[in-house]
Amino acid sequence: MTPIEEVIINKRTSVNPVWIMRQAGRYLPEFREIRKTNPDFIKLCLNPTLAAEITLQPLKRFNLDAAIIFSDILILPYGCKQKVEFKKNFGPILADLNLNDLSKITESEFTSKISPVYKAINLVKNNKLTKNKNTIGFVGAPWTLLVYMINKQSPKFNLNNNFFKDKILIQQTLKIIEKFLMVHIKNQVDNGAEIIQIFDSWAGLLDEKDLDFYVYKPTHTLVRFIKSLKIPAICFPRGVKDYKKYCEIVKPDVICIDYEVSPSKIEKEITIPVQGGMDPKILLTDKETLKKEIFKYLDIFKNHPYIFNLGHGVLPQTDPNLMEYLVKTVKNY
Ligand code: 1CP
Repeated sequence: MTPIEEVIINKRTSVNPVWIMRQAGRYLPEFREIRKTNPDFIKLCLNPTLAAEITLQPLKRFNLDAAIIFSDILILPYGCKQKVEFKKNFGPILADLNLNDLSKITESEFTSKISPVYKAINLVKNNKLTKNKNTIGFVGAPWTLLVYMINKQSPKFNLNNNFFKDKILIQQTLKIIEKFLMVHIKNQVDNGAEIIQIFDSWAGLLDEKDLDFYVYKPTHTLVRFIKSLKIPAICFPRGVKDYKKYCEIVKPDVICIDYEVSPSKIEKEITIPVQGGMDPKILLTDKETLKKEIFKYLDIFKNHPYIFNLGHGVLPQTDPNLMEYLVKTVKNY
């Protein structure tokens, strides 16, 4: 069994597995090198050889316990024929959503449009660098995908005032997202993904009263589906206020926490395995500060099944040497 499986399945507390959200990415010079000659981000995600190579880049440098496949949550709208582009220093831009067109997409059209992603998973899973480590597949949560597909850009700028206006559009789109999420998850698992992480990056945008419809219900359905494939589900509902309630309703195998919640409160309230939490900005400081913060998390979760990770993705300004120091510090704890 891998260290991560020891934590998830056997609830072991004496192993300290570690992987990092966005561990393959812009903070690595070797990633930027590939990116220079591949300006179209979606095209890069759909190049199985390069996607597998990028996925494995951090594993070549650091003693990480998992590879997370190099792709994007927005590959799902792309697979549904909604155009997705990434603009430098701005983020994703999506084309207008047409419900009529969206309703006509078939499962096989979707799968064949993004099949290189599955090929990349296969390459990663069968590479010797992932031996005794896990290959993690992922999806965006239904709510977070709905946000991008209807808002057509990152909600960090703003969520359009009339976002919730067209109820029919919202409900039908959500249903279609759920359907293709299941197809996408199944395809990833069939090609070697051993764990699925669900990223709900914008869960924190919702009022408490809307969580049930947009977050709890659809995510619980997905978790049940993942469990039916005999695969563990890790949920990352960034910014939710009540992680305990989230766990009780959604029932993930592992809960990944953001850096705004108190880890000691989580440790007391939640019994399932926990992942993550440390603020990615700590990696922009120095070794002493970093070590103190790593120890803080490892001490708090000393008697709790825990997978070390950050409370959001690693920042592009991060020095890879500090990342190396982080992984070593966790492993030598
Ligand atoms: O070179 C570049 O500029 C590309 C930057 C980049 C990368 C490396 C983007 C654009 N996506 C990715 C890969 C990616 N995205 C991974 C790969 C595996 C890994 O972790 O190493 C994963 C898991 C994601 C997930 C993802 N994409 C999320 C969820 C996690 C999170 O950060 O909250 C989200 C919201 C996206 C959308 C996205 N992709 C990229 C950008 C710039 C954005 C928008 C973020 C925003 O709205 O601000």
